[in-house]
Amino acid sequence: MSMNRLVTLEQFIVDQQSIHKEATGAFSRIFRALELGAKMVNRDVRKAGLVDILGEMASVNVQGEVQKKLDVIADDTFTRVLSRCGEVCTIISEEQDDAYFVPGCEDKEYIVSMDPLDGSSNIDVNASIGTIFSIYRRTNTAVPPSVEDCLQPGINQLAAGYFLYGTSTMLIYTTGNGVNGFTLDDSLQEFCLSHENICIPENGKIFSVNEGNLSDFPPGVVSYISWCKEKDKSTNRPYSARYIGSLIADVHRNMLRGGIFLYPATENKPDGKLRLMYECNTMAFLIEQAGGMAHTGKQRVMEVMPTELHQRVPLYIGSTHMVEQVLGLLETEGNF
Ligand code: P6P
Repeated sequence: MSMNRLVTLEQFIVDQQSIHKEATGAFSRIFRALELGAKMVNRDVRKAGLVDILGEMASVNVQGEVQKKLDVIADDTFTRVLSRCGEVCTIISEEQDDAYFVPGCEDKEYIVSMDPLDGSSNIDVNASIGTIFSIYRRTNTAVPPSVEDCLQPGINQLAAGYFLYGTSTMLIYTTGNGVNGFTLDDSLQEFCLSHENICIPENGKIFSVNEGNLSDFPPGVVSYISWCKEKDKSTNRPYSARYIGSLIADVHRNMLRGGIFLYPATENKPDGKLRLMYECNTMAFLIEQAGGMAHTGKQRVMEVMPTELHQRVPLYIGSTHMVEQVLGLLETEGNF
């Protein structure tokens, strides 16, 4: 990349801040904290195989999942840098049972909801993992911070993004004016603009789903998966099945190439597996800003009114035409 085209995240944030005349810089300070946290976690992820931070901690998180050491390190790292930036009042984390109210920041405006290290089951097998985050504004700073203040629908998000620790380390985020991607230049330790104004194709040939659960899927999903596998050159079928088991990596690929990711409801898990506040809403904001669609099978993801911090929702997300097709089959063939 020639120097005259080099746009660092710092420059991009400053440029964006100048567009929003009312910007106070608080938002930018949160982004700088997230960037620092990601560089620290990236360092730990890249050396995980060398230092004894693989394997499992004795502790388990609210999901009942055994916390991998990198999960805990990532949660500690982001909590520390976000607390220190002095602009965040409340942090919601997949790794913490309750909301964390940052001491001394009770009067601050912002809430950060995050999955510090998603895809943690992929850590020990060196598959892509990532950090997911959303930023909300408090509804009322005149009262003490509360969990109720955090339970806002995804349409209230001010920003959403993820850090992807893959073959390269990337930041993809939106503040409601499109989606931009930055790639970490290791030699400079700078995130540089590499994917400007990402737009997802309205159709695609990739479907991402854990077919191991096929026998538990709603009839509409079973029909869609069968349709994807039929031979029909006129509609580019059979489609390709691509499933990494890491939400960020699967959604990232589909956003760039076109495709659909499905994590359906099942009869014994009618809300699916993925978390609304720090997985589905974040991805929904990004994908909608890129021109795609995100739905629970019953409503637009970002219009779900949260009732608890760690609630789950089914997720159908990606190219608009593909999501609409699944919704049609859920309607005609059956949903849970
Ligand atoms: P399954 C990773 O644990 C995760 O939360 C997402 O990143 C991923 O999309 C999903 O779970 C995979 O779940 O049940 O297919 O292994």
